[in-house]
Amino acid sequence: MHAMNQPTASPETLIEQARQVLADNRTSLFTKPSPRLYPHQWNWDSAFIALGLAHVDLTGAMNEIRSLLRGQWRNGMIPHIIYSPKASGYFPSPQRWQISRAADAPQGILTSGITQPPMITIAVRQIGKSAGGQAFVREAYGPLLAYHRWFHRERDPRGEGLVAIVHPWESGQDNSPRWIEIFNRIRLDQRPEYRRQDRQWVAAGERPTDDVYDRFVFLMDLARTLDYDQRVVLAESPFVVQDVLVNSILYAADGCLLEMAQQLGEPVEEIQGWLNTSRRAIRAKLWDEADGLYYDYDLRGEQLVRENTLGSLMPLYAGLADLEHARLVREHLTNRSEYAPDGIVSYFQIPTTSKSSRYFNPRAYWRGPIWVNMNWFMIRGLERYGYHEEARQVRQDTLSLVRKSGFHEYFDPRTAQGYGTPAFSWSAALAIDLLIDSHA
Ligand code: 2M8
Repeated sequence: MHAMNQPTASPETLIEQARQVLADNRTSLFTKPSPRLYPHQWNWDSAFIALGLAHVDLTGAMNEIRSLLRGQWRNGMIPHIIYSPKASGYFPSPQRWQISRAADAPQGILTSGITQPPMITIAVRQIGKSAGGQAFVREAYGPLLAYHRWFHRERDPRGEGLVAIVHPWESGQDNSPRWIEIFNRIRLDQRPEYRRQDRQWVAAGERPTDDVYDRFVFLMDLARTLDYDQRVVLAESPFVVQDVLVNSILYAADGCLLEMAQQLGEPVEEIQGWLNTSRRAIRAKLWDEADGLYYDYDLRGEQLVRENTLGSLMPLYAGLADLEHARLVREHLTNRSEYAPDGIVSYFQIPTTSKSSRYFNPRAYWRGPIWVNMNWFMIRGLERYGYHEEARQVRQDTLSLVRKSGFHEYFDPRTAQGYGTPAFSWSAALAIDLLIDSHA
């Protein structure tokens, strides 16, 4: 067992403990997000894991990415889950996805039929910066380019430089308040039949409700019945959202891909084109001048989703907020009634949903607790725009949380209590990155 609850653990001890979590979650091919709740390989989890491992175990980092690429579809998509045939205890199973219905599904490997934010490219760039990692960039470049092309070709329904997600699972923030209004519009004649498994591992109050899960399952079933034909799914699904978080990560990832192309002497025009168009489109369509926040655009309801969550601040991380960074930081991130500690409700930074939101819940999955990956994005964004003191404070809070409570999946901003699964891989991996790479 790991020695946890050591508020004074030295950086070296914390790195050791984090490495142990990753080693314990490691299978012969990849690292599970957690010991039991998530027994397969997840797309952006593995990217976060590789980012951390790149500092301490370069071969492990490269193998994590290689394992993820095994699941790539022939159209370029990297799915959100690659199933381990040996593992059980997770819903949905690969049988529910039935990806063999899709013309582009890979052979001989079981995956989901949707994707997740393309952190993989950002992880590969990190590997490429490590001594001994340069050759890996050449190895991964082709599959990464195919993945980016898939996003821009198949998920930009209006050709405007903004990609859409067709399931909350694609955002990685499944239970975000951003989906509530859209879900309220999805009326189900009949509950889909399924048995969730998550609540055998985690308390019900920390996980999505059954009503939310019904809609998760409805949307996945719909994509399956449409044989994962992206054009048809985008036309038929009641959930088609141009999400600020996914578009910001794709923009940052496009930037990394451009760097790699330059290093490798590959053509750059196509990637430069994506960057130019998305940069303009994100600001023109997703920025709300009145609220001083970026919002997702709901393509079915044809409106911005005016929910204040950390997703709204992701342009800081991506470097898309040159004109707005001061408003995002001063009016929101450091505002005591939204994200900053006020000494009463919020003790640690940063809750994933603004405290001013009617949906803020400090215990419920993606509706208020602190997540290490979101803090990591905000730290990098604050550093990028020169808010070094603010970045230092969030970094310090993040490390205190894992020191106090262990590498939990999420944390209560009032008490630092850990929720969700313990021994969560990305909490460990990103703590390593924060301890080793001060980035400034
Ligand atoms: C959570 O999502 C999965 C579905 O993909 C689940 O709840 O079963 C999210 O937090 C997601 O961001 C994460 O990648 C995944 C595994 O950690 O768990």
